[in-house]
Amino acid sequence: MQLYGSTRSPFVRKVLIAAHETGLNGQIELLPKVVSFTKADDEVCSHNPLGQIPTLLLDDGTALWDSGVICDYLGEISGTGWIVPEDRAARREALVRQATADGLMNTYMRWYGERRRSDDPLSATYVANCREKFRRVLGHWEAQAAGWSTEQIDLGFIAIACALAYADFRFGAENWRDGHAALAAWHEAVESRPAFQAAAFRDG
Ligand SMILES: N[C@@H](CCC(=O)N[C@@H](CS)C(=O)NCC(=O)O)C(=O)O
Repeated sequence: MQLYGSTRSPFVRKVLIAAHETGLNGQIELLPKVVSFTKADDEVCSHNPLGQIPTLLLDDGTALWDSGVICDYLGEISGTGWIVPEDRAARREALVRQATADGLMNTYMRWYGERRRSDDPLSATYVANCREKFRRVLGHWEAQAAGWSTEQIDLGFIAIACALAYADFRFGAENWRDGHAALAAWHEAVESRPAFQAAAFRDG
């Protein structure tokens, strides 16, 4: 399998971690691509009409996209059964956690883009709203984090860890750990796992 991706993307990091946690990392070749709303890549677009990374190419040429779909697929073919839990209630909880983290990552993408448009008068309101969303999500997670597993790392937990690590990577000045001690402790424990260490964010 081949994966269009970048070591700067939080969505790609979800897939790299899931691949490692399921033992499939040796079967996936990373094809480096940096894309953005203002920079589409023809090769990625020829497989995925959204032109987004991550996009996974299976050996029969089938393309899969959306980080959640790809992680679900890796869970399925590895037979591990916990990337997306089989129990319906656990599955729902994991998917809501993922949806929240993915929503935050989408907010980051807009926020990061807006930082370059300081000449736009709407930009200050826009950035303030991004920051407000970020703070609400952190508070929501902080209230739950003391009860979270650091061993059964399902799709929702992978996504949350990636969202927090991306805050460190691109929004360090926001000091997200302030007032979020339980979340910070959970994140530190999860990030020490080999799969997370192997998929650290890198520019370039
Ligand atoms: N829902 C998608 C989001 C992926 C995404 O937004 N990827 C960014 C890179 S971090 C991208 O490809 N942006 C270019 C674009 O949206 O055109 C997923 O979970 O994979």
